[in-house]
Amino acid sequence: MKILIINGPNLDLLGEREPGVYGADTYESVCAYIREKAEGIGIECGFFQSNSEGAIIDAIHEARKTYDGIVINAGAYTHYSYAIRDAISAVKIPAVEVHISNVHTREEFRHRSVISAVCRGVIAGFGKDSYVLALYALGGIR
Ligand code: CA2
Repeated sequence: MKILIINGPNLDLLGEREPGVYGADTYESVCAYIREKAEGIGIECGFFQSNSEGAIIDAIHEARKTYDGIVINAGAYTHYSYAIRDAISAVKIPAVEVHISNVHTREEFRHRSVISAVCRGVIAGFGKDSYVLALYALGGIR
């Protein structure tokens, strides 16, 4: 099984600021951690990060050709990007929405996701393990 892990805006800065919210690991070390855990359950991962909405949409479109599923942390786009929502909806492969932090304990604007309704499920609040839990979830979808 091949899964694409998509990360949105500012997640390339992981480990540089707000370690209390997002952890102390860098983006690269989080990817290495996810890859290692994925290999343990027989999943091959690709990784994509962009700060641009259009590039994320292009990655979702491309994923449908070579991947079996998507794990997406759309960053702040989660809360307002109908274009990313439409892209997830347009591709037939399943997507799981993830967040490192528990968005529901934070500011009101983070409580709303416009992409949840087109994802198979949502995992939030488990740090870098949110991504790993999403891989387990996708591994169980047949
Ligand atoms: O908790 C998450 O994973 C979020 O998707 C992260 C987004 C935020 O806008 C969402 O509401 C919740 C933002 C990521 C910002 O990443 C930073 C990385 C390093 C330093 C500061 C922010």
